[in-house]
Amino acid sequence: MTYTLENARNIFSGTLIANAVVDTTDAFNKLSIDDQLALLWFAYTEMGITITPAAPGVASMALAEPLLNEIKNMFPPAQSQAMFDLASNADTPIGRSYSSFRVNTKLGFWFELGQLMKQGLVAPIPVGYQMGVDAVAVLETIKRLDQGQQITVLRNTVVNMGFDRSVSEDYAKREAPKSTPKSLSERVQTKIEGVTNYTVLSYIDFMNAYDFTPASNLFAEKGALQPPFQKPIVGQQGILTYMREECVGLKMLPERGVSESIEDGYTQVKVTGTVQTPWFGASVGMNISWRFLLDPQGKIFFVAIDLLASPKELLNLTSSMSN
Ligand code: 45D
Repeated sequence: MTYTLENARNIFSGTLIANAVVDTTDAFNKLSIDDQLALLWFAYTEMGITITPAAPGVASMALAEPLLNEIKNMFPPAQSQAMFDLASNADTPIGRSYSSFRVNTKLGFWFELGQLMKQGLVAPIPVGYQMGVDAVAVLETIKRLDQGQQITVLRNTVVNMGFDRSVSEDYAKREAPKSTPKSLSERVQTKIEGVTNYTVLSYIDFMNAYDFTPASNLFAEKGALQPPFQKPIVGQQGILTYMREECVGLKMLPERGVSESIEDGYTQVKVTGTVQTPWFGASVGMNISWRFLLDPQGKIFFVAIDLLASPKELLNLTSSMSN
């Protein structure tokens, strides 16, 4: 068997991912833009999870500052219109600047805007605004999701705003900020119950140390990394850029796994555990799995990171649906 990106994506096919995130996002996208903004505001302020003050540090906020100032200086109706334009993907100068931001800058931008709304410096959602019944239903669904799924829904809506999201998805085409890896004395060696594979253990340790050059070198030249609900990023260069942009401050806490030799010297490894984002720190642990396919040289041919449907999925380490 020759492995391709397509069939690699099917390893450990019995993994149950958090489809509720996709379903909720689809239902959300069908709502009117006014309802979308109101719903997000209620979800964001009522979910009871708070963003850690240190988080905007990962966000390259200098890029968002001019846009925030521009909005701050507008009259309230224009402020509301600017938010409406962002949420409706309108082709405006603000929509174009926003599109050029990385994911963390987009999140930081809305975090600041939310602070300004709370302080009364940017137009809030009108008091007494009544959402339609569909929007109320989507909000109720979001409130019942676990926190990891809730913040993923919020993140996805923010990523989808602005004129053209494809701009910020093109990782291989731009230079990412260099980050400072943790010093050797600060690093810890991760243990994973059931897994001794050196590549997998090194991957986790390099990622937790924000040491992305050696982390990306663990991949085969044309290897791929598939983040939750996204297309795979293919090739070492794109993966390195992606890591520098989106992985600073992530804390990976793998728990257990299984490793199996398969055809032609390949090895498949599934690991489950949690990951914390710098935005919410230790207060939100997302249940995830890593599905690795390693080539005969021990390089990562493919790894998918999936948000799991439920904590129960942390114990599902079988190779397919049938066994
Ligand atoms: O007024 O091994 C609204 C990879 C509008 C890498 C707003 C990974 C209305 C490889 C927008 C609501 C990264 C894939 C205001 C592992 C409004 C790897 C504001 C996995 C004010 C393990 C809203 C990592 C705001 C994972 C401020 C799974 C919303 C990472 C903010 C997941 C939302 C990270 C934020 C997630 C959401 C982070 C900050 C899901 C952050 C979510």
